[in-house]
Amino acid sequence: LKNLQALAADVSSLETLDAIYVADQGTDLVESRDGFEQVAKDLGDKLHYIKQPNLGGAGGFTRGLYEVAGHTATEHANVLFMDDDVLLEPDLVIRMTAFSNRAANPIIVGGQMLNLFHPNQLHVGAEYARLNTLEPGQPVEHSLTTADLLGVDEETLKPNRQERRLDAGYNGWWSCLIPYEVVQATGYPMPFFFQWDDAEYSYRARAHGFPTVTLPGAGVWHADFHMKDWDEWHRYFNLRNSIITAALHSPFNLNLLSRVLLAQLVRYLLGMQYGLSATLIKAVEDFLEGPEILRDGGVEAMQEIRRIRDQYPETKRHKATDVPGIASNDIGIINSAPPPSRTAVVLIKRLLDQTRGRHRYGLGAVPADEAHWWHTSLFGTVVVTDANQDGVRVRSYDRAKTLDLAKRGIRVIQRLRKEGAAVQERYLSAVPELTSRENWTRLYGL
Ligand SMILES: [Mn+2]
Repeated sequence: LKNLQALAADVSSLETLDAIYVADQGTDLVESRDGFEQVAKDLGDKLHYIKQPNLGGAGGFTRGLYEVAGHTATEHANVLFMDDDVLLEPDLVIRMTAFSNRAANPIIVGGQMLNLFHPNQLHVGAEYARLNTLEPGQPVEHSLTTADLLGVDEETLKPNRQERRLDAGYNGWWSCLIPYEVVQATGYPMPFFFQWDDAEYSYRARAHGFPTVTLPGAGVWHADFHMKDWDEWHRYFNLRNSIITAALHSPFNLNLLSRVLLAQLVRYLLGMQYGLSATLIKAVEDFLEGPEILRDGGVEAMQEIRRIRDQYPETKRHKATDVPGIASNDIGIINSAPPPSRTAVVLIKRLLDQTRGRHRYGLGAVPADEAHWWHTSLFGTVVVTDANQDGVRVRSYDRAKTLDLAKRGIRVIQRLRKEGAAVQERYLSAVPELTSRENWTRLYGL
């Protein structure tokens, strides 16, 4: 609603836009809010308000592309994706559109992300993903990252400005302009529900000859990523979709990928994050199901992962002052040692200590920033603050769960090594169908 109001109040930005599509999903609708009626009146014919089933961010963003393609006979349109939870500076619309219109060939133009809680901070100048090892968010060489845009560079004493032209691997869809020509050649986004839909799309477009530019001087404010906790049900989509993206756009070296997943699983188990371990196992299992898992756009997977995680008490958030069974004056903060220099040695030592039931600390509290596996694994029970500082979670060592999840995890990762190449082929051949207009028509129930 605030973003619509910002656009309605800025005549020059509004003149740049032929149409504004709002894809409203779920049960908490924007039209139910005070002020919607007024802004709808202000925007007039430009506003197209659409209600649709909840297909996650992927379904919301894609609806804009879908509508533009359906409503215009023209070959060209700049479609600007915008997150619903950003603070919008309407000038962005003018800058991104102008840049796109000056490009000799169609390119994806991304807006930058500024940290909402640190408004002078740029999240990253341009980023890419290491696909085979499932690592998004890598700053491109020479890119500013978590930079104070009002400050100066400590070495050169020059203002923190990005003057180099950098080649982004992808741009997040907090704001991102996709010319319709790109869609004609590349297809629609993958029905991923959410997470990695943006990265996958840029890598697919790149394979069709369309690069992605992250444009300095155009940006939106979005909640700082370091305030998001890793151990959430989203992690299922993050992990599953990253593996699919790796299958589509990386060499998909399965030995390397298996090592990455095993390293993650061991750390989650050591850190007594059993729900997170189960989340990882489910993500790999569902990847191995093949492209049929994307058939309903993720609706069932979302319900299923929440059911699974519900069985693990350490996934539940409590108020810091109201932890069941533990009085807050009973727990002291125990700080973490620095990262171990010999990772493998410490990892094995922690595993042995845990299986023998030896804990250096019976109970303690750990801040979010220090909740590393080498630290939390020293506790019998540890109260860990969430990254968003909204509450805490209680992790307790459980031998039976550790063994069960380790067994299941190793089994599914072995399956991935054996079956991964064949499953990759299935995803590759399913892309045209999954990213077709017909598939999205079906998903939207049209
Ligand atoms: Mn967002």
